[in-house]
Amino acid sequence: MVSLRFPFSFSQPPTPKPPNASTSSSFSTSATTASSVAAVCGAGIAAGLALSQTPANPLYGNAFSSLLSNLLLKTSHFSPMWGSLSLSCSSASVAEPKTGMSFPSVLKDSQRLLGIGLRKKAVLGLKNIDVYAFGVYADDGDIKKVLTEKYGALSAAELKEKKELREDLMESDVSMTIRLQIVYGRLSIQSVRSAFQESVGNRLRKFGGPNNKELLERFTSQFKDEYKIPRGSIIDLSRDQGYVLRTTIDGQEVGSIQSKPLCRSIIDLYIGDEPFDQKAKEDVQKNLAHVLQK
Ligand code: DAO
Ligand code: DAO
Repeated sequence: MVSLRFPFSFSQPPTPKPPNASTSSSFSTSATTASSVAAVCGAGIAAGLALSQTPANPLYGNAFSSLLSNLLLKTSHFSPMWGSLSLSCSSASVAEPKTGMSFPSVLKDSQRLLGIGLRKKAVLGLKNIDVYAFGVYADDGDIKKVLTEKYGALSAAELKEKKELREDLMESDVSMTIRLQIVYGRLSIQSVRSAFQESVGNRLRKFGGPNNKELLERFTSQFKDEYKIPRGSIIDLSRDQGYVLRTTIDGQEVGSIQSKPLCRSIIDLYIGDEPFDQKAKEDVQKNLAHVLQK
């Protein structure tokens, strides 16, 4: 039996307290901070759950407890800040609450999910569309190897406030993956190109030095006009050892570019100073602190 430690803390937008929620259940309060959890066990039994605590779902605590027993999950510790579950399952995933897009808690055996969020885009200055959900992953062993010396002695509370910690992660050679799951099904490759000329292009002007135009061109030219990215497509942007940015679409490699500023620019979109989703960035910081505390 595989026992997977699954510590995470994913923020939820504040939601009204359900009218008939149990006031005495500390578990239900704790579960609220743990975001949506979907766990899938083997032996042909699959169960998924993406719960959110809304007035329409007042039995959050009960439903969650019963899911845990049904799936033979053992709750070892559940604090308001950290949900730490020992799962008797071989895999687990976390769903982005608004879109339901699900992200495995571990990628490539050792990359841990640190935060999930949503990339939105205003169209014609009016409507905000949900373009994709994303998950930020980083290699556990690399984090410890690269960041423990500088940060290992700090408390979790101190680490959560340290902007430098994220800066160092972005600058470092820690293996990371940003997984995008497309929500908006009508993306044309032209609109994708012009969007990332703006987002990635802005960062490259900051981090890319004199070669920023050429780097953007190399990145953009990987994405051919004939590529299709319907709803549900999975795009992985990985920073591999040696600052290699590798892109795969639904598991197929589309290109690799060795460039530290390009890696930095891509990661900056998600955990830099002006991230697409502020909560995701905060979750990454909290969970990074947790990895360093272990
Ligand atoms: O089709 O007019 C439209 C809306 C397009 C929004 C494009 C946003 C693209 C963001 C980058 C997506 C990368 C996968
Ligand atoms: O959201 O603005 C953004 C930046 C996204 C950067 C990654 C884009 C990868 C797009 C692949 C499209 C393939 C057709």
